[in-house]
Amino acid sequence: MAEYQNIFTRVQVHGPYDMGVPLPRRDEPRRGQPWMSYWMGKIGDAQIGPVYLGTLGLMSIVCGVIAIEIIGLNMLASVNWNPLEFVRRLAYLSLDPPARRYGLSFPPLAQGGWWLLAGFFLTMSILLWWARMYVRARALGMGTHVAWAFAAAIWLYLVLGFIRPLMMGNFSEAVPFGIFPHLDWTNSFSLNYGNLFYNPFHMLSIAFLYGSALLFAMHGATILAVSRYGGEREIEQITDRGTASERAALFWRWTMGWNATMESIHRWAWWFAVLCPLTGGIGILLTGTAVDNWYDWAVKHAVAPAAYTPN
Ligand code: 07D
Ligand code: 07D
Repeated sequence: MAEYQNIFTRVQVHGPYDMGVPLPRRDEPRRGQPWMSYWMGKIGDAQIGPVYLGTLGLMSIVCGVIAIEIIGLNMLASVNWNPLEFVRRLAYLSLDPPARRYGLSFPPLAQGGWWLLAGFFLTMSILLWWARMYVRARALGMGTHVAWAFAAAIWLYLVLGFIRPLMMGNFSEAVPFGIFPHLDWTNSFSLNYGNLFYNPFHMLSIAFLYGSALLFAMHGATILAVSRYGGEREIEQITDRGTASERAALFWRWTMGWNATMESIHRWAWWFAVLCPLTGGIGILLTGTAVDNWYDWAVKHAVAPAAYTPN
């Protein structure tokens, strides 16, 4: 029985290539001759492709490449076009938003203009990718849950880089492009606004982040634990609860008195994941617009005790 207690996919099915269902006539053909990858088969399906590129996918990739190109070339310029320095210092290089004095106007390219252009193309790329997710789901007769979950992440991204800067009347409020520079921004944002830990929406976002990890661990572990009874064939388990889902449910009812169902666990997962950036975005939007100092806010609303001042 121990052989079933696996964390990696053990069985690789090598049947004929699955080309998928026929598409409506106005859709483009899927591209690429599919092939099997042994190593990808270790963590998922071994078949690679065909891929549906389509107009939205193509436009998204073009915009994404333009954005990365602008960011990369600016970073390269910042190390005097020295490729070795570029690689050595990549994690520390930055393309910064415009300086405060430019407000919401378009600054010279080298003083934030490139940042605005890169942001525009990155945003176009992300929005087009969102539309691609939506349209492909519809074409397959699926629900659009993936697209709406992605939209929650896009909400936080737009709040950080566009909506909040607009409300503050200044693009200098936005996040720089760069690996450690965006962490420095995150740190100083918290310090500038009186410690983000006291922002209740940051608290909620963290609870959903941690909750997502916990739920994912519980669900993944439960299904693996009943995979010897076919537990991972979730659709069959939903429509015809077999011994796998019965046992899984019983396990949780015995250990914590209550169980999610084969269907509801996925709703739990979806909501926890979506609420993380959704509540986070609200918290960021309120910062500097409605609340200037979260610690003071917390003291005022009895979330935190007032600082102790000895007589
Ligand atoms: C695992 C799916 C794959 C995605 C990956 C990320 C890029 C960036 C850009 C070279 C879980 C691909 C990365 C395309 C390349 C250049 C210029 C998703 C998985 C592998 N962050 N952040 C990271 C982004 C913000 C914060 C890592 C993006 C906010 C902290 C990576 C955004 C704040 C830490 C990254 C964004 C913030 C990170 C790993 C956009 C508050 C880390 C991400 C578009 C939310 C961690 C060095 C990961 C790290 C980290 C990307 C926004 C805080 C580079 C694209 C402004 C505290 N962030 N981040 O695995 O190691 O995500 O940083 O909004 O500790 Mg960040
Ligand atoms: C970034 C959504 C946008 C991403 C998109 C993806 C590409 C790449 C390419 C695949 C992640 C686009 C993708 C372009 C594609 C390839 C190759 C989602 C993003 C659209 N915090 N904090 C959060 C914790 C502190 C701060 C959230 C913990 C300090 C700021 C989260 C701690 C200070 C912000 C969280 C901690 C601080 C946050 C993010 C602990 C810094 C935010 C949720 C234990 C010193 C963000 C309300 C998320 C937010 C945020 C966790 C501490 C600052 C729950 C656990 C006190 C400024 N923090 N934090 O989903 O929403 O991000 O805050 O100390 O803006 Mg925090």
